[in-house]
Amino acid sequence: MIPKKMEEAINKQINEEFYSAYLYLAMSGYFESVDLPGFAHWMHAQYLEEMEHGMKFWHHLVDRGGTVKLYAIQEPQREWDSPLAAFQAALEHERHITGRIHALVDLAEEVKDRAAYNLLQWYVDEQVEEEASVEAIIARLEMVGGSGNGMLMVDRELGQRQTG
Ligand code: OFO
Repeated sequence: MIPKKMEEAINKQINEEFYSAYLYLAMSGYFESVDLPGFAHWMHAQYLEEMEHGMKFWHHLVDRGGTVKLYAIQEPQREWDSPLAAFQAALEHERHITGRIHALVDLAEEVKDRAAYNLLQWYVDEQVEEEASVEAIIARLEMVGGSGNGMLMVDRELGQRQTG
């Protein structure tokens, strides 16, 4: 049986993960609207990953006899000033998520929940990867500085992201 405090904190994190999915789906729509299909594809893949993150926590609660609570998902922003601004917002969001995951690790230690602690190690590693991949794209965007050719090149690269 999962400790109540942990159950509640994971329920809140499920909401954070589904909000992340919503945010990246909104970004995907924004990129479609400015004719950058490769960027839109990358963000759509990110949306699918966030749904998986949410579901991984969902299964953990169900497997341990916990009660799943699906809270209302906040409406995400719809537009950004530029592709760079959208990716900067994504990085800021991922840093926030990293903070939430680390707080969950602290809680798992506090309540001595080994199972949650083990599950959370996967998320700790995943956050390192997520922040690094968004940072790399920001660096590319800063390098091309919004030039037409450069943006098309980055769009082509992002369009090659594999899903699943
Ligand atoms: Fe983007 O890692 Fe989950 O939220």
